[in-house]
Amino acid sequence: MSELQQPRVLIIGAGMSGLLMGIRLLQSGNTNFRIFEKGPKVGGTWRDNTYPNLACDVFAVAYTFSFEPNPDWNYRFARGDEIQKYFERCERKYGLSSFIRFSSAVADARWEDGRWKLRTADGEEDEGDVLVSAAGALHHPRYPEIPGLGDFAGPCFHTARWDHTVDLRGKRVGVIGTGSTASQVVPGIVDKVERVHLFQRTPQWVMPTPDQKVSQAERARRHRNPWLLRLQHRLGLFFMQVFSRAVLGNRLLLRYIEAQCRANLAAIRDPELRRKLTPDYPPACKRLVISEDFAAAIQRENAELVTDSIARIEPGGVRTADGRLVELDVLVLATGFEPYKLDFKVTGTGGRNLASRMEGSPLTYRTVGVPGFPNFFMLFGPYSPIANMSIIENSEIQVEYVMQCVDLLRRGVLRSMSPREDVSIALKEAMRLAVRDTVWAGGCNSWYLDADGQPIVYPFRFSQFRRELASPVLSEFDTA
Ligand code: N01
Repeated sequence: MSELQQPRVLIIGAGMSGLLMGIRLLQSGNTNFRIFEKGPKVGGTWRDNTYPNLACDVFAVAYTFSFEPNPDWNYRFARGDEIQKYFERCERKYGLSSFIRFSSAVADARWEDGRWKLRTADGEEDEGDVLVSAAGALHHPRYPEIPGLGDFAGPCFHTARWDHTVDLRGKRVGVIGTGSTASQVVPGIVDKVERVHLFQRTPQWVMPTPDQKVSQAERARRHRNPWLLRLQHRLGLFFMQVFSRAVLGNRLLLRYIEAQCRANLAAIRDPELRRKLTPDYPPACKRLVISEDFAAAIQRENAELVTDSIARIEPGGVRTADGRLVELDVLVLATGFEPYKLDFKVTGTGGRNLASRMEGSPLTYRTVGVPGFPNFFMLFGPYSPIANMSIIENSEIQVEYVMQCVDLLRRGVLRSMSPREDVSIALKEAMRLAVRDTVWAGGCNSWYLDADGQPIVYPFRFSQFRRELASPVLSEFDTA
């Protein structure tokens, strides 16, 4: 590659992170890239999830790219459709459309002769110097393994595949699962349906953070004063960083969160319902549910919390272990996702298969790389900072890091860089030790855990994450 030639970058996915990667490449003057998106439009999570009452429980002012603040959010916690529109606007504004291959699912990519060779399911081929997976962490719906699931006579769908052709008015609806999704769905449908039965396997801690509509006057103020919006963005991120100290083990903050959650429970009038909704693990061990309206919704006359375990699904409804048939017209699966699952094959050096690095207990390098996979980067892969914070800020840090690596290639400093296996193993060991002090290791079951039951979440402060990814440390790579 000559000094002035731009490395070709192949990006998988046009969700938030893939768009960001494309925007930053364009801003750096690199037009030598392509984004492969298996869906018909951008947006990822916000395109796929359209269930009633969908919103982001991160402050809207902080849920934007730092360089593209949005003065027009309608609520303190943005609704799903306005977030989707925001990303579509970014696609247009930054001129990304012609770089995206829509409805083009990547089938496989392999490292061969110092380049990435990619093939889509349609048989299209491309070649690049760098491969970036921006395929999303929570992208593949998890369908529960409940006997008889396929026998249900009425409509049955996962929340991430909401069937809008089904009219819920006057229907008896069952919702399986009690995570962040179900806690939004139930208040979102309770007014419409005849009855909603929420099937709970494990109670969740719910923190009631008040939402509110943003007034016309406030939106106008944000338009007039870009500095105000920037300040609010910074404050939103700061709030989340304080919050993230709680999950890392700050007792004072955890006590505050627990007090808020317990006050929410104390407002449940029926003591039996309150008891059933009370978790027996520390708050935020599973992802904390942020909801102002769940408690009120589950106390409605036409709502029922079912805590008997599900024995099987029958054509007419859900049969619980005590023999009761909960008769239903519609069944909604709010059963979460298969985290970090990839539906394309990536082959690194020596025939290494990325899936075998990711399955069980993933081995990654500083959240973005994988040993044995040169010039390959993951955005929001395993061990990325999660919990209740803006993943956009996380992606911006990861993308800036990848941009620096692309620049090393552009300047001819190296042709390839692959994280060293020994370094990756040592870093993983350090994370495993540190994660013991976090709330995620508090004895609950959650999607944060790997096959060994270990949280695969970044266990250090966000400031450390920022430092770690400030610039690539070449001694930690095998380079060529
Ligand atoms: O999924 P989850 P989610 N029988 O995995 C239950 C983000 N998010 O879609 O706890 C019965 O949290 C399972 O039970 P248990 C956020 O990062 C953000 O709700 O395993 N139940 C659990 O109750 C979040 O963490 C926002 O015992 C079964 C539920 O299904 C992530 O997405 C909104 C079962 C799954 O909960 C995922 O949230 C929504 C079975 N066989 C989502 N299998 C906001 O920003 C599973 N369950 C607001």
